[in-house]
Amino acid sequence: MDLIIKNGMLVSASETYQADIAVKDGKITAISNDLGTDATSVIDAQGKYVLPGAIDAHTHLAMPFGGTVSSDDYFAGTRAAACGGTTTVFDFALQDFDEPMLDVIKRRDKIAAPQAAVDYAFHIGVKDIHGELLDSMQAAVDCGVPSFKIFMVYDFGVSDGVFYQLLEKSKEINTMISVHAENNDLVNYNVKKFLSAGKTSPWYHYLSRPEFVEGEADLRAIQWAKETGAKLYIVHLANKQGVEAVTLAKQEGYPIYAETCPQYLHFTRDVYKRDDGRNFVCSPPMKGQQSQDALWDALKRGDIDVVATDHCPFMQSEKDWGLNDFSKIPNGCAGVENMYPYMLDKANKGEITFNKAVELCAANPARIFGCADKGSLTIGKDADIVIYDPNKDFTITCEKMHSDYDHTIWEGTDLTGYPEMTFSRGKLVFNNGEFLGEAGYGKFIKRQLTE
Ligand code: DUC
Ligand code: ZN
Ligand code: ZN
Repeated sequence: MDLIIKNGMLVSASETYQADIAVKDGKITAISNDLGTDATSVIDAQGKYVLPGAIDAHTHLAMPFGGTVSSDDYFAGTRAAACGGTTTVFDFALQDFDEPMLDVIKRRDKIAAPQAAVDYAFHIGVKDIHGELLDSMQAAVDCGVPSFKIFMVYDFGVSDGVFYQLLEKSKEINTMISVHAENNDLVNYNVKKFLSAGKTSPWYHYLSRPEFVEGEADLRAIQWAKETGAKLYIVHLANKQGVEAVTLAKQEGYPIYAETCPQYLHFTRDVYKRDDGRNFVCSPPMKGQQSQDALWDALKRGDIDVVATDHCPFMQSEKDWGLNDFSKIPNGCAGVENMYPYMLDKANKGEITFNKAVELCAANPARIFGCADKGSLTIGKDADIVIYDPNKDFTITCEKMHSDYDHTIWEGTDLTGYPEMTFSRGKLVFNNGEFLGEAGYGKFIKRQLTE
């Protein structure tokens, strides 16, 4: 055996139990009460939790955006992931105009493969479906990328007609369509209105995209998914109206899924009144307390399926472009290293169960996006394992993080409990604050949807 982790509390989405777990050739090979000590490496996890590595279903690594490129490349982003207990990241490979879908994957994989320190998958961010491009989705599916994202906002967002066509196609060939839902026309109108009135602070970023601007778009997206029968996954859901629409659609039996992010669970729109409010500028923006409460309620009753990060860090100097104009702030915040520790802290404090944290951060993203070898501690699956110390106090500071950035919105956040070790396919990639992985170890994960 390569590794035996002994005496830990194993956590799945439904159970917590004490057992040993054995690993050989990167796979989980046994889970039982006493597996002995015949292994190259034996770790005593008495008093610790043993969890599946998290899957971050939503990151933007080295993404050209907002006049620059997000500051974590595939190495830095996956290094940070490993150090926060995340062993698989999904990145958005943005299509160029005129580019067939398979070419998008090949182009991004050339950059990702030599850099990734943990396993990675792609969603394709669709911009263009003219001519044969729509049909080229099938080639991406055949290559293990059965999920596509559309943006209802930004200059590369798609029209309602294109969105609807993608849903129809998706129903035909069984893919997942993810959507960034906000009303583009309203955002653009509001931004212009505020800037021309000299209202330039980050608070007007929020006021340009308040609750109903997101909620209205959620309702439209869900309506079209219902009409076509296609599966729809709403990314970074942050408003109460959208939560209610998701709940209703689920009750009606539609395959509508929702993701939220730790920043929406933790911060409210009040951050945009802070002196460093520009650092919190992301889209959709953080909302009011009512929306945050609705997100937590939905998460607890199962109407939010996934917690992911929308990890998209920028440097302080870039965030500062918006000191006198909120519209010039590159949109995005970091989170890939913070997601699992944040959700596990909530479990440790009794606000959710550890099983719920595992369900949201590992089991559900694996199931929904078709990662057959990931998401749970099961014999035969990849040995993506986190040992979590529930008694370690940890305060998040930029210096202790492992991204290529110079500030974090999570600065000063106190957590109770923290990942102690992360294994990626059996390899120790993080140990007590230290990154031990290497660029190029991470593998592209070929996926197939099963629902
Ligand atoms: N929102 C962000 O804040 N950043 C990246 C892309 C997005 O939709
Ligand atoms: Zn988005
Ligand atoms: Zn995003």
